[in-house]
Amino acid sequence: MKPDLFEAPDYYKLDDLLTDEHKLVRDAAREWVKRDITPIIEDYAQKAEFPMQTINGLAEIGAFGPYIPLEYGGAGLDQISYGLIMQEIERGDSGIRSTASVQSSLVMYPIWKYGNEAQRKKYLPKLASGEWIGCFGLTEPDHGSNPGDMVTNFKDKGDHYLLNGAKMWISNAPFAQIAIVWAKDENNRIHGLIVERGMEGFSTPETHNKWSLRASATGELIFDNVKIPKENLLPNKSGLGAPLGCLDSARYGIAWGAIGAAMDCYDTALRYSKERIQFGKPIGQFQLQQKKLAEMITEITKAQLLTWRLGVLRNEDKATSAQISMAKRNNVDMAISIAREARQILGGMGITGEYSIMRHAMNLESVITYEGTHDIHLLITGLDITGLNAFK
Ligand code: TGC
Ligand code: FAD
Repeated sequence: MKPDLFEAPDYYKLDDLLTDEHKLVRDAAREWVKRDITPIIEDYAQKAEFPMQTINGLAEIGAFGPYIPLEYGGAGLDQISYGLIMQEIERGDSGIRSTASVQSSLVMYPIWKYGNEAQRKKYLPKLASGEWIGCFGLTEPDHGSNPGDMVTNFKDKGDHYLLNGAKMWISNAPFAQIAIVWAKDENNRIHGLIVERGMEGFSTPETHNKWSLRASATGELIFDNVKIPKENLLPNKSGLGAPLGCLDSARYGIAWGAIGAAMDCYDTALRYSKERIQFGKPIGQFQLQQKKLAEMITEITKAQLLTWRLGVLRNEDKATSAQISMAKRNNVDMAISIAREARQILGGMGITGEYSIMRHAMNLESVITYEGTHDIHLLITGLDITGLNAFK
């Protein structure tokens, strides 16, 4: 792969809106990505393997629980710092950002928000340091966009629960030590359970042959009469709103992450357009190529401002789920369009692993589907503005 010459675009001087802490956190993550992700990521994506050696670095840059309080091992940062970390990691690769998103928003967040103090103390410090990796099981083979109809269930057996069912498409599943699993009790109410690797009847087969997110490990979670100790139930929130609350935090991080992928594609294409000579001129001098580049920087700038504002609203605890949906949907769509256009600017070189663009383009095909599809987020906006539910 080519050396990492990344220079972040900042057309509307977003840096002026950031605090010194935001910039310090962002720059540390940016340096780490240049040093520890760029040199290895193409190779891991090609061989479809998660680079386990990145776990310590992710923990060190605060990517595991950026906004979880320091007393539980988190980084104690605000929502904008969290977003900037996700942006920088996804600038490197969406699959690595996936691991950070799942660990922070889908595993640490529910333990912090819905767990009791004993659960927080037992799990959060180990997750923050990367000693343990977690995964999040909501989606099932027959229930993706509609998780409320899940069939995974548990029965109260007196001194323990008995868990049965299966989850599919679970990031980090093949190597996670713990899984936050959403399942129905005998009254059809959804609860979160902490399932630990090694519990009898619990297995995590890997999903192979993905063309997207190849450097992220994906798998199933299978529960065959798994005995779950009663103290592993998250006691402080139940119902579908509990997992959806975690998704709000993860979707917000993805909105920032997608900007990172888009920035990397734009920056690569801009540099290439000034170096590649055809018909005696740099291709960047042709109007058709300038149109592509000008539209890219316009869309990136709009997404940066939208997402920064969303971060401010989240810091003030005022952001709605529908606002988060709008940002996730807009930014991932923006990034996927930019990846496609940037790839064209590179001509044939754009399809090779010499450059990051094709890998970003393929990764974003997962990002536009997981954490709520492009269509589902549009329907969430539609419901929010009309008050009319078009899901069912
Ligand atoms: P609905 O009746 O609308 O709501 C049920 C209850 O949930 C509440 N609620 C929310 N709470 C918090 N945050 C949100 N975003 C919420 N949205 C809804 C709602 O108020 C209600 O509460 P209550 O107290 O009245 O019961 O539910 P529905 O069954 O009609 O479904 C709504 C829909 C379709 C929007 C929702 O189910 C949905 O978002 N579907 C998409 C599924 C999804 O996003 N799955 C993601 C799986 S995890 C993943 O992809 C990880 S990838 C990670 C990585 O690698 O980075
Ligand atoms: P479906 O729900 O079957 O949707 C298929 C199509 O129908 C989509 O285009 C959708 O938009 C459309 N559709 C569905 N309902 C409607 C409707 N009401 N109106 C209009 N159109 C509709 N899940 C987890 O729980 N944990 C994870 O860690 C996780 N990681 C993932 C990693 C990867 C790489 C991928 C690909 C997925 C992951 N997922 C995870 C699952 C992901 O959240 C689901 O794939 C996603 O929610 C969509 O569900 P589905 O694939 O079953 O598609």
